[in-house]
Amino acid sequence: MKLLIICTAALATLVTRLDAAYSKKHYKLPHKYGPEYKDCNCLNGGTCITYYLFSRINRCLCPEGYSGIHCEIDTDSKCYMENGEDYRGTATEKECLPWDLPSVIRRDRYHADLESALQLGLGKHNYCRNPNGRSRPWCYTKKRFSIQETPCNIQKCRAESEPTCGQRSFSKYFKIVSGSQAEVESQPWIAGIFQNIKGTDHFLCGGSLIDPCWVLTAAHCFHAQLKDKLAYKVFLGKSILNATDNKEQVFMVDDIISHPDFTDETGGNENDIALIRIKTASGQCAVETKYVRTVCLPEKNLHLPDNTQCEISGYGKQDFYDIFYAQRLMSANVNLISQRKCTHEYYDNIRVTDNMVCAGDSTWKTDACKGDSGGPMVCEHNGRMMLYGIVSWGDGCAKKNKPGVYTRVTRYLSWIESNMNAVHTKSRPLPDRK
Ligand code: 4AZ
Repeated sequence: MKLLIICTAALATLVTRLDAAYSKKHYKLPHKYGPEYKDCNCLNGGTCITYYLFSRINRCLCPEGYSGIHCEIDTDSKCYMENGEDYRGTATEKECLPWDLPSVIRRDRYHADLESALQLGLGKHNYCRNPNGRSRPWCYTKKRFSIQETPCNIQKCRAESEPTCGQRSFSKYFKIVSGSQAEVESQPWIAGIFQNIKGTDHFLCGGSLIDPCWVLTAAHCFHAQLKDKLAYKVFLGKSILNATDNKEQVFMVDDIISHPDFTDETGGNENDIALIRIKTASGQCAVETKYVRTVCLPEKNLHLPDNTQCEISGYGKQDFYDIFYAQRLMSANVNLISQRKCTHEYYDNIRVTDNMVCAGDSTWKTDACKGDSGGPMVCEHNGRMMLYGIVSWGDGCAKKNKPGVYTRVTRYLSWIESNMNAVHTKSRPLPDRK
């Protein structure tokens, strides 16, 4: 008896497989599906097949990740959205009663025999569902002599508000030292910091927008200067240094927080990092556009391998001895350099610390230079641009064996976060410009 059942089952499976293979290869329905063919209401891309040899029973052949008579069960679903009305996963609780239990069918409002059962996700199972608009999926459980709705412990999916940081609107720049002119939409996080001296605005440093209200830059930009915040202006979305256009957003400086341990005693710049809080005259922060966007901060333990190609950008000088700054935003590729090599071979064993990262190019032609300070060195990671370094210092510009040295951002994530949170409550995501 058992053998016969196994044989029948095996044959049925074989027929099913053959049928499925046939219907996959030949997109026209085979003859046997002709007049008797019934739609079996397969959901989620399931295929309707018929056990023709036996009883002409229709059945859904489900794609991977789905099961159930109509492929209505999403076996990969691990959480529910909103109130879980659309949840069709397999989460359940130990005490959940099947929706097709005769006592449930007899006594309760929601069960597998309803005409709308498929629509409501109810069937021959005890998975958590929300057929009646409760706040989360639930199931029937037995309590003494009654059956009651019991909320399930299943997790709510995290809101899918994909961060917009680190995404450029323009894929590549067309043509710092030996870089190319860049359109600001390829570096939409770049900030230009200006200082007003005797009534005239002078370009001071670069920076990076890490939050609608915050620009990250280098501490040495402010060190020697009077930190009179009224003297500064920050521009976002700026392609040309000394011209304004309608892509730009301009801000006053609300606060400057330099790292308390910034020092250049070793000859390098240790802890060369500063936060600037920006706001418009009417008290607003940056608004996301094609030309203005935040850059992502890396994760704490992101350690990109030597030779990783990254990008620097800024309005800085094209040569150390140039009088004028580049009139346009420039951008260039540099490669990360081994910490050991940079510290011991290229510099003097003490100036380059673990709080710094070096980058250059193999021909020593590309480098950040005066005025690029505070600006971003971004590296792609998981499809987004991360702020890996802040232009800090170097021995001259594009000099052989003297790479550019950058503040290693991953070393300052807690400092950044605590300072952004300490002064003001965390700002909201960059709102879209209408
Ligand atoms: C500066 O003076 C400066 N080559 C910035 C970067 C580098 C050198 C100098 C790196 O702002």
